[in-house]
Amino acid sequence: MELKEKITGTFESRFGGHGTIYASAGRINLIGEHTDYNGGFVFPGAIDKVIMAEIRANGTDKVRVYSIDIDDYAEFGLNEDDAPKASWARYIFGVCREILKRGGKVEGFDAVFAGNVPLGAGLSSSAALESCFAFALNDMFNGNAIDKFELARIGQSTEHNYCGVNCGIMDQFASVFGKKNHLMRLDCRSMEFEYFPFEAEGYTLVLLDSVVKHELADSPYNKRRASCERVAKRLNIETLRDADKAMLESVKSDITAEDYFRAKFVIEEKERVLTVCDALVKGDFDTVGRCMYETHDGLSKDYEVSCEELDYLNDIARECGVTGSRIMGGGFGGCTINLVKNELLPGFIATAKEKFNAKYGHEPKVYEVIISDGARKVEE
Ligand code: GAF
Repeated sequence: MELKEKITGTFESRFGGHGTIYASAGRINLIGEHTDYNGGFVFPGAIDKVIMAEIRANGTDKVRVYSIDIDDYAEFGLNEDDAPKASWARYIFGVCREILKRGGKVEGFDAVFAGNVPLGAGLSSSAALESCFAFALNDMFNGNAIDKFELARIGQSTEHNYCGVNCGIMDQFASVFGKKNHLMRLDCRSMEFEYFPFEAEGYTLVLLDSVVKHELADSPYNKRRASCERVAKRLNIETLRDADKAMLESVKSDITAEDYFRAKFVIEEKERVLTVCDALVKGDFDTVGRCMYETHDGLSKDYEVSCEELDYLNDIARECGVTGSRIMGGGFGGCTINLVKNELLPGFIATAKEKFNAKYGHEPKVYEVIISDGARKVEE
């Protein structure tokens, strides 16, 4: 059944009648990993996989919400001590609270939601959920007075204050601002951004999901961020955006080897984003691909956010002559993103499935990337 029909049918049987339908998207990132919280550049796009919700004000001060995919129901008030226990419901509670904290309005509502963003695959299902509700509550209760950047920040603050992930702004930004067939280069220091048409003629972007669950809460993700902040502090700068290799070398003996390699990766990665954007405009996919492999190596060896399965998928990509391949997103599991010449695609996927299955007893999941719109109203 289509996502929308599933949601409207469930809403009607649970709450009676109908509300308004909203959606927001998961994301990919072509390059620029772990640069967002360092004030650097990222290059994401929204994808055709979404979280969709039907929502209607209920005239009370209670939120009543049902998750079709988790098959769980939660009911909570809108005050700080009303926080629900279920982690999925905390995303929605957090969005409500963050809007209220900013002086916005949220009243009680009924909601049913479901999605097709694979969970734990590094495609930002949580940002899609936050952005869907932030967009909806802005439309329903605030006459769309909250600007889109603030909607993204509401999602990010939800992660920080209610979900234990000290994330950057990339995922929520991509989910809110996504535009069909366009990637977005965001400068995470100035928050200026530019849409880049993504027309890789002759190539396909494909994700291979290792099915190793990527879970950022309480993960070493927050520790990576802390390492970067320590080095920035040692350099007397706000973020590593303002650091270069020479500066890093000058403090090498004062910082731990671990912090040194984390910062080295970030300094290299922020340059790669600019190189990739220029190369993309020129249609120079070899450079795009080379940078993707360099990012993988950096994430695996210096930033240490890979795992055996992701490294294996990357090795297979190299063997198959794939133009570019790397871990995508926070790491610790999830997907590789692969830029593949169309004629090599069937062979690459068949080889990856066969070899991965022989080693780990299951095939990777395969998702073709379709760059799509971000947060939106689907139907009144
Ligand atoms: C996760 C975070 F949520 C993002 O903010 C970003 O840091 C990413 O990991 C790594 O680039 O998706």
